[in-house]
Amino acid sequence: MNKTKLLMNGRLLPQLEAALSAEYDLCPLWQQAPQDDFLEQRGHEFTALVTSAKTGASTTLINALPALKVISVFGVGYDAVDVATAQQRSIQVGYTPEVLNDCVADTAMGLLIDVARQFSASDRYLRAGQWLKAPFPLTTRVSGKRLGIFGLGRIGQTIARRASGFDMEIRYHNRRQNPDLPYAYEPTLASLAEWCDFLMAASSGGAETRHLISSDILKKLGPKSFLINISRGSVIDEQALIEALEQGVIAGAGLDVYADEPNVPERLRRLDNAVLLPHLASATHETRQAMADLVFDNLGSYFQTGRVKVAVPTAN
Ligand code: 8YV
Repeated sequence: MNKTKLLMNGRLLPQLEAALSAEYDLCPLWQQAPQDDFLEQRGHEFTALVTSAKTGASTTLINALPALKVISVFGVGYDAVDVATAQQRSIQVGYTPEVLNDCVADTAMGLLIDVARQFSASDRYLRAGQWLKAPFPLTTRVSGKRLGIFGLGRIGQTIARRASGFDMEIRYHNRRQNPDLPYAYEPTLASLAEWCDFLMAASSGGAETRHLISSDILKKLGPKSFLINISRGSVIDEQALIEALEQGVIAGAGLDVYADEPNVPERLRRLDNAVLLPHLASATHETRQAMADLVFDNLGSYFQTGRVKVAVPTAN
C-alpha cells in the first residue's frame, strides 16, 4: 500500500523524523530546490504537513498546498502558523500544549532566581578570579516578593504554583479576568508592572501581543524590578528593553526568547544584568519526547478519525 505523503517544513527531533518516515512518505521541503518550483509542480500532492513552532507554516506555504487537510505543529506556540487561513479551509491544526508546562515553568523560575540572585554573573565572577579580590556584591531576595504574570494560561498557572512555593504574592493580567483562578487580577499590564517586583511574560506571541511590553511598561516596572520572558520575543520591544537595561530603568532581565532568533543583539549580550538562554525552556529529553509523541499522534488521529488529538483553538 502506498504511504501517505507528508511534507516536513524544517528539521524535527531525529527520532520523530524516523518515526514519521516509517509511517509516511516523508518529504523534507528544505531539500527541494528551488522550493517555489517544487511547490508549484507537486504542492497538490500533499494532504499533510508537519512543522515546528519555529518554522511554522506561512500563508504562502498553505496556499501552495491546495489539498492540505492537516498540519501537525511541534510546539505550543503557533504564532508562526497562519491558523486563520488554515481554519478557513477547514484544515485541522494540531499542536503540543500541556506536555511542556512543567519544563517551561521550571525554566521561568530558574531565570527569575538567576537574574535576581545573579548566579550566572557570579559564576563568571568566580571563574575570572574576582572572588580572590573581593566578595560578590549583594543581590536581590526572591522569596516573598511580588510576581506579576502577564498571560495566566496553562504555563502561567504552572509558574504561579511554583512561585507560591517561594511564598511569592501573585497577581496577573490577561485579556480577560478568570474568576476561577485564586490570584488577584490587575486590569492593565501597566498596573501589573507598577505593582510587581518581577514581571513574567507568559502570554502567547503573534500580532495581538506584539511589543506590549514597551518602554512605558518598563518605566512602570522600575529600577528595582526584573523582567522575565519565556513566551515569545515579539511580546517585548527589544530595543526599548536594551535601553532600559543599559540605563538602569529596570534592574535586570531573564530571557529565553528573542525578536530574531537565533540572533541576539550584541548590545544585549554585553549586559551583565541580563541572563540569556538560547530558547531552551522545553528542551529536555523527556518533554521533547512527549512533544514528539503528540506530533505523531495528532497526525495518526487525523488519518484515523478525521480530527487531530489536540487542535489549536479556533481563530477569532
Ligand atoms: C518549541 C516553543 O519547541 O513550544 C513552543 O512554542 O517555543 C518551543 O517549546 C521550539 O520553538 C521548537 O519548535
